[in-house]
Amino acid sequence: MTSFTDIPRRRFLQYSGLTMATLYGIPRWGQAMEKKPLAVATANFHPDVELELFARPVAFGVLPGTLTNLQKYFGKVIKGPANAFTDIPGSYLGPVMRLQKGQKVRIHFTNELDDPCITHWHGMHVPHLSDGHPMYAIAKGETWVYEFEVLNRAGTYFYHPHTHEMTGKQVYFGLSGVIIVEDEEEKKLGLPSGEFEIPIAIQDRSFDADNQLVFVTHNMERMMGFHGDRILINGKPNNEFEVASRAYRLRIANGSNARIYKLAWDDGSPITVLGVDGGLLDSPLQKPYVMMGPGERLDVWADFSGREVGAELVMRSKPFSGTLPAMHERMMAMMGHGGEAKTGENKPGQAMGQGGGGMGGMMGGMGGMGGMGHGGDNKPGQAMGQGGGGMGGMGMMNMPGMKLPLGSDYPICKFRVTRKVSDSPKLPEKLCTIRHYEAKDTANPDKPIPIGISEGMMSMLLNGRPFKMDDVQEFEKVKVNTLQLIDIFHDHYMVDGKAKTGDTAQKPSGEHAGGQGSGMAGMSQGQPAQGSGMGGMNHGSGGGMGMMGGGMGGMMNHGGEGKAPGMGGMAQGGENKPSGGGMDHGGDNKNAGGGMGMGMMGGGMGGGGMGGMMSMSMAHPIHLHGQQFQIISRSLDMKEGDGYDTVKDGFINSGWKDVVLVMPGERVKIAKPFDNYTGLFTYHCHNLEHEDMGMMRDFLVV
Ligand SMILES: [Cu+2]
Repeated sequence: MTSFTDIPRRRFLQYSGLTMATLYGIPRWGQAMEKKPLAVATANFHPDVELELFARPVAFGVLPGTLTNLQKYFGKVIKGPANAFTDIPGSYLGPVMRLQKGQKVRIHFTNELDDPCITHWHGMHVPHLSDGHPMYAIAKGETWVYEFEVLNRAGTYFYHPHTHEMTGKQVYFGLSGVIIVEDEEEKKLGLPSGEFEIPIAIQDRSFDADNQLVFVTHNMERMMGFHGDRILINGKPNNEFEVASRAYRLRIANGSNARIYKLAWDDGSPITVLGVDGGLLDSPLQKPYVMMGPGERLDVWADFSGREVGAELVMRSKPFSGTLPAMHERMMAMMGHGGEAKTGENKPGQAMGQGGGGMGGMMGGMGGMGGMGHGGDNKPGQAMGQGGGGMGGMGMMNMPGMKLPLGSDYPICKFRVTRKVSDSPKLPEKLCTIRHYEAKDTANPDKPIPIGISEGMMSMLLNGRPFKMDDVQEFEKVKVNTLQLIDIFHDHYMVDGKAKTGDTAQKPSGEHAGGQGSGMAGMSQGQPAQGSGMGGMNHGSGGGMGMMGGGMGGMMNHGGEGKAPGMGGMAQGGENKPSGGGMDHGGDNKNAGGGMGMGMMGGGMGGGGMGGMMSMSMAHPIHLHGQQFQIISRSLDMKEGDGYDTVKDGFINSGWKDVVLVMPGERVKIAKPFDNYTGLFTYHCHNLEHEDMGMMRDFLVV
């Protein structure tokens, strides 16, 4: 194993001529070099398995009728077991890759897309050059050669593009596939295999009337992540499996861009969990439900023994809340309810206002008028405004996710017993042996490496900075062959890197009163509306939001500074004083007739009324490349949402993980080994829209 670790360095030097110092300084492609070198096969690496993988545009029959334009992985085994690749019939997903621990693997990845692309082996512990870092994206026609030894435990992993600012789009349009790693320890257990082992990759997609995929069209879909309105299993619309009356092993992967699932059996029986991201748990675990953020995997024992032919068992996603910003969830909840008033709670030092009926307006064209509100008590130094009215017409009605709201109750897949068999394997009591780490086992128990999550309307950041190719902060440098304590937390005051890392102290939030915010004004996209300006109920008829004026001002801020960039700054109406960067479609609204008119009203009455009441805080599935980690602790810093009780029993903290879903207000400490390989390894939000917005950083392992 150790003799293998310096291979990437040798490969790198041999074709680049760069010194180690330059490598550790991170090569500045595009600045210092005309063209980055391609990784090629090395002579002294003798693969047990050699594969070719292609990313290709393809027209594929997903739904009946017109073919869907997709991008798809195609694979070919050059050397090694034939089952190193297995196609899933009728699926746009790439072939299932099956590897054995200890194998040496070489993969020739060729990009046949018009866009650049690079492939990452999610959850696999591989050298930097073979990890699919975005800096190594290759152009059409180029080939990148990966070489690695399979060091991972048996488990379910997957591969997908990791292209700078394009990961979400490329995954959504079809590029991903499941990796199964097997090892001797697991084989001894005799878990269900062959036809009794079913990979279940869950994805949500949205199709137009012509069977073509619909992707992000609205900024809200970027901020929240894209949510489709249709669940596909293994890239297919048929979500039914015919099973025998015996035990199965389900290898479930959440391959969705942003959708979080709360998996549960519809008959109320518990989910029997065998393993998570990085393989088996010590022993099977019974859970009433399991939360799965994007990128997470779940190994499930599903026993259909004793069920009659014809019996059906449905895996559903059950209701939950608290994973999206409170305001967003309230808007979704109110849609169709016509503006149920929600009164803001006044807290000392915060500028709370009357929510009024405002949000209810989303559905109806009159929304803007709804809920003029009744002003909150004005207190000195606080701008208690009229919430009123304003949310009408955020232009969100065409978002597919609204048709299958996150946290609603819907089926994932169905198992129908079609044959009776007499014997079935028994669930092992003990699965494997895991050494469990504590904080004191790490190299830095008193000085954890921070991963501070900060959210803004158009800036999703980690540790206060957006992703950049050659930007490693001092605390992001990690010594190789150490076990590190890492502290993942929500840091609302790290936007744009202005705040200190690790500072989570909450500032008093009253100061953002004062009416600087200009509200949600003008969030709708599309053409300026003339005249009515009431609603912007869809993308084509924006405008109209000016009515919000200051009423909602500051509400999208992090509950802190009123002058911080919020949603504001788009409406030109009345008294509004746009103060933030706001949405980048602001320009569309400048000439919105109705919007202007209403804006005066809003501005006059608002003045930051709801400021501080809401937060942009949401759940983020944080993924770290390289070795799997263990969750040491989870705690709530502050209760930001009401939903934590609806998700808390669905977390599995006892195994090896590479993604952890961090809820609003939650702090998660993990212990992560950084063994074997030096170089850059990214850590990022696996909400792929967030990742593409820059919610990604690098660790430099030295
Ligand atoms: Cu995120």
